[in-house]
Amino acid sequence: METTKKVIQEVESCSAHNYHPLPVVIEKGEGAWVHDVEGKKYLDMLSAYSALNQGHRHPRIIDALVEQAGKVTLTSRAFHNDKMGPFLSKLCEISGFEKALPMNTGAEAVETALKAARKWGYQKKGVEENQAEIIVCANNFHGRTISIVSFSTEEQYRMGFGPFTPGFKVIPYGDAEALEKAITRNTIAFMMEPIQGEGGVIVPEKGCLAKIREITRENNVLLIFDEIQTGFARTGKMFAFQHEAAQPDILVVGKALGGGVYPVSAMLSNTEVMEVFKPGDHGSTFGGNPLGAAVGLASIQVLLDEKLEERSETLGEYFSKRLQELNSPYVKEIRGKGLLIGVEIKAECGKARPFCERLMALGVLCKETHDQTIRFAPPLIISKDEIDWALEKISTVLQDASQNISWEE
Ligand code: PXG
Repeated sequence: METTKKVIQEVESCSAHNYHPLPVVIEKGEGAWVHDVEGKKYLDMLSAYSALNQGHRHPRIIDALVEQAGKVTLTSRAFHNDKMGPFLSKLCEISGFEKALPMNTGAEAVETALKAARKWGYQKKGVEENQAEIIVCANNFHGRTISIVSFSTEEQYRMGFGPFTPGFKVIPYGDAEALEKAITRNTIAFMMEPIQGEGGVIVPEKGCLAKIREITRENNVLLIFDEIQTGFARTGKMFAFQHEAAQPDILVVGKALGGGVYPVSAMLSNTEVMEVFKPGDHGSTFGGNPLGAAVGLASIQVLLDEKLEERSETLGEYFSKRLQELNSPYVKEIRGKGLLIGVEIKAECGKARPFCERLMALGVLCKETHDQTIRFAPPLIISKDEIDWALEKISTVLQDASQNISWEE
């Protein structure tokens, strides 16, 4: 443990303390597995919050990265590059949109969607200047910028960061009736996650997305789905909205679009919305760069060729069923879709973090979300045998949380 301690000490002394990571120092990753600096092996059941749907260092994605790195990496949008077009047309094709605007991180893509929606509201819907309202959901997570935390309902995300951006209204998550009531003539958009990830893997009632689609359409309000965490086969469909055929007006994607290799995000929409952007309205130095575009295209291709949607659906069903069968005395509820699964620990049994720490000692990496919920979101390339291996460890921890578990080979 000497090396681990030294590395953690160094990073603690020189970095901002804006995270509280589990005490494991990873130095290598391949497929669903990572190795730490002590040579111990762990099954990655977090996948960098669904950014690693294709697994660590997928050979085809790495090949695309290396090949492109040998040609040109950055042009800026002052010039064209030969990779952005093929990448964006593939992205449009798999999502059913006409246009895409590439960015880098999730928060940037969300900001892009909010700007597009506002401008559409003024130019196309005819809302009076500076009056546009966007409705969002309680318990949301859309990123960390000032505007995005302005409409967070999580006190810690906001505390100390005001003054906030106005123009947002919050309704309960998954409540179509509340949405209908909250809409005014100034409402230009409604934004939600089809499944709340950071909020604790919260799945809305069946039919909710379709109902919300109907309400927003009837009221000429843009529907924005943030699929940064749920997109790219994570929930058993390429996008979670496809479970209900609720195609939004704007889709925000990120994370697995970069295959866990490079930050790539995008806002997708149709011409009606996207044409509000004119040269100079919006941009990013790295957005659409050829390296990211090559990686993005390869990342999509891997999802398609390896049929990761199907794997996520089948293995997700299997994993959830086996978790249910554990009948753990500590578990309040198991929920999710595909390979995005939340296991909520009963409040009287303490928080989820100690369970994650015990799982880590047994070689399974995962992370709690919202104090009470353990989130399991392995790479979608995981095998059934690997899931069975993890289930053995999970079973040990969820059957007897009191035992003192230390690392085993
Ligand atoms: N929307 C959703 C639904 C997300 O899960 C973002 C937007 C923001 O993406 P970027 O790339 O800007 O982080 C996310 C990110 C964290 C953290 O520490 C973020 C996420 C998950 C876990 C931790 O900020 N999701």
